[in-house]
Amino acid sequence: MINKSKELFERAQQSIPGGVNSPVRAFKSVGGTPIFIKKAKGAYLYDADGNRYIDYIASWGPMILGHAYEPVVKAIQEYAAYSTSYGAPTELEIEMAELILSMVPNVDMIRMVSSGTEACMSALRLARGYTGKNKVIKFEGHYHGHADSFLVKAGSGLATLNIQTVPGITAGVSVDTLVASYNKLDEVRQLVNENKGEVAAIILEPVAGNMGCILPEAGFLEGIRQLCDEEGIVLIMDEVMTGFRLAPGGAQELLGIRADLVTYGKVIGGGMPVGAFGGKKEIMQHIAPLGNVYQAGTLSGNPIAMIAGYTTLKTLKDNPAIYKELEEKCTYLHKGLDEVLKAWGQPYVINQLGSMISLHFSDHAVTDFTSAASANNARFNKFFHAMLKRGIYLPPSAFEAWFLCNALTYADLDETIKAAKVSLNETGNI
Ligand code: HOZ
Repeated sequence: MINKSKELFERAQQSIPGGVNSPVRAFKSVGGTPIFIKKAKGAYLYDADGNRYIDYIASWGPMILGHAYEPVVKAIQEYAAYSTSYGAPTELEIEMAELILSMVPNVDMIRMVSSGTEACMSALRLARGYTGKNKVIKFEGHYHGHADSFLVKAGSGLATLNIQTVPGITAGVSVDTLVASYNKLDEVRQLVNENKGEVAAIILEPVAGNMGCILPEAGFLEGIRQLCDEEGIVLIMDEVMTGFRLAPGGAQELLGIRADLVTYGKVIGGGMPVGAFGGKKEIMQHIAPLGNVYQAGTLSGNPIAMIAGYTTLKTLKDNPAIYKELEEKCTYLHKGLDEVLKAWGQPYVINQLGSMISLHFSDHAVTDFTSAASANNARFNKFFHAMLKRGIYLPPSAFEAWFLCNALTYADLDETIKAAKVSLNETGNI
């Protein structure tokens, strides 16, 4: 029963556009009523009607240790008593910066902001200021937040809602954004050649998570790195999803590729609104007040956000076994889903890396946006609702990765696999 959620959604639509504060949450592509959440603990969400769900969104990534993780809750409570914001520097910000530098070897300096959007927007401005060039290459289906430059052929909510052109973005801005297909190095080379000496940055999600979970093919990231070195282009890796999730040093550590600038969000804030961008000192020293590339924020480095993020990252750094546990759990889920999907008999693709996974109902490999978009997403939508009915909360879009948290137990995973078996039969042959 989701009566209270229905009531709340009706009410929300009177005062909030679409009833939500971020579009994918509205369930627009999967249909039906969004679940309104009342509280969460560990791997479970509880809705306004008192239903319990096993959570595979983890707040879209941040809650890697589980919801209401005791040390994070305690730290927030302690720091809230000292005041929730100063607008002046604190020692905690230095500790946070030092912790990040100790986890990511190619980050010499880091600037905290309040969201992944801000991080990517600021990193691009910095790349432009540093190189004196204007153009940026991004990849179809990759999502770097909602700054104007990135809302061209973007994934996440734009793919979910099939928004091709975003009103309000001037031609002057979009003309500087060049788009290539992920995993197609030749396309990137061609764009660079056609725009010789004009490309400031290439930005990408090293492991794409905004069109399902899509892995880089062998040699792709290495090729991009080489191209950037040859052409004096700043390589920005958007680790908003993968940072501190795939390894202490993120996708860069796991895949052995180093960016010039890297952007963070999600896990770095432990569930509070935090983002960050960092990288080579040579580039970072162009940021104000050291340099003239301006970037600022009243709530940047906010003490409550910093202590939540610091406690989360410190836990991950001090307990690297968490990454192995998460990967084992995700692989167990992957295998279990494989079994029930094989027995079901219709085509599917599961992509997984570490604790990120996704399911596409597709008869071809899903390696880029074109292959993700041509999967049977109507079938995914039906599967989503069948799972939800059984208490399994998946992202309400085939264009999003699922995120596991370490509070998930093997019993939760078994319950999920069992629910998938029944849900697939109910999904039928649409
Ligand atoms: N951009 C997020 C997923 N890639 C969705 C954020 C939200 O709706 O909370």
